[in-house]
Amino acid sequence: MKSLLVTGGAGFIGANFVRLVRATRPDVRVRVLDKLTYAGNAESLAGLDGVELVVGDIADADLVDRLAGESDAIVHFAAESHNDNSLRAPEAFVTTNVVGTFTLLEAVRRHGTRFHHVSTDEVFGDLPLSGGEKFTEQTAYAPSSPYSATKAGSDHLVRAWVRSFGVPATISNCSNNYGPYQHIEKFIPRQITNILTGRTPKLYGTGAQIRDWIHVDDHNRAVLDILERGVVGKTYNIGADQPEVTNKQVMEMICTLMGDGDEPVAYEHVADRPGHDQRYAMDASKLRRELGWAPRYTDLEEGLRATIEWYRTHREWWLASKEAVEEGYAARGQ
Ligand code: NAD
Ligand code: TDX
Repeated sequence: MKSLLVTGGAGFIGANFVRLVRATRPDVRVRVLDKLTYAGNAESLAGLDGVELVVGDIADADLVDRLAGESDAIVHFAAESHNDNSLRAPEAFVTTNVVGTFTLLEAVRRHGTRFHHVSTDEVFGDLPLSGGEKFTEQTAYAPSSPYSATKAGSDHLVRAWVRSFGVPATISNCSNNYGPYQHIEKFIPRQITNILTGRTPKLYGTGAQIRDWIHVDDHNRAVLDILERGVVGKTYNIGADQPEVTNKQVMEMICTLMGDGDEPVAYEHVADRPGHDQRYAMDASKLRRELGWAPRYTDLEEGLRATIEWYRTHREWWLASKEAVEEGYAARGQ
């Protein structure tokens, strides 16, 4: 693999992926295709040599065709990614997540480019709060929100293009990521930046929901493993298999880590998310068994401490957007 196209490479996971590739695959030429929506930030790629940013839309067939023809492989991160936004304004989710993925698949079909599609555990719906059940690669799709429905749709398109047209594609479904460069609309960075700006952290409902947290670098190492050694046509679940924590417990960890001595920061309960998924849990044993992958971040508190430090020392990266993000949430009672 000499030339790699990364869609959505100015977003949270994509930018961390580009950084990982630069650090570990110095001979690979990296191009990023990113529309720079509100969620994309060219600054997330600052300081990287050998990375070209093409500002454009994955639903632009002519552009995508040219770039696919010039690339050995594509890793597809670009998406509208926030559930709360999809409940308010779902159209962009259909256009980018479904039509955009379709556009990429058609280009890949013409050029035979290796394609890796980055997806989410949310395509499986949710699990009951109690009980040890986990999502496997065989779990039936049952998405809950417009976001997860469009991601499920895009996964089905990839599978159909593999089966019908022999497109050389793989899919990964990963659980909730955390780490540097995550947009401050998301749970963990929202709370950290609330505290850093003197606002009160906001927990939806009772906070009993459970998310299966993974550090973004562990996710991205798995994506690279699948791209380089995965079996074409296959799907791999990615998850860190850590002790389960509720949103309330994560909130309390952040409030303790950022508190003053023994005094944690106080937080408040706000309106719950409509249709809120209760519990996610990934069975990633296939990835561990077949590709020898294992997570390196196995202490959530340590990972949170490092993430807090990153937001504390990168105010210039997030501060300008904070007020508008919070105004949007306030309008919805959150
Ligand atoms: P993000 O919202 O931080 O970044 C998305 C990027 O895509 C942005 O840079 C944005 O500008 C770009 N983009 C959006 N629409 C585009 C378009 N039409 N054309 C070109 N670029 C466009 O998202 P993220 O959290 O980094 O997620 C990346 C991928 O990983 C998504 O496909 C998401 O579904 C998946 N995923 C995310 C998580 C998570 O916890 N964040 C977990 C599992 C899977
Ligand atoms: O302020 C908040 N308070 C709160 O309690 C926010 C923003 C969220 N929450 C809750 C809702 C969820 O149960 O925290 C949990 C995590 O919320 P998000 O960060 O919005 O993530 P989630 O909806 O779980 O989806 C994420 O993981 C799967 C990503 O945004 C998706 O792109 C990915 O597919």
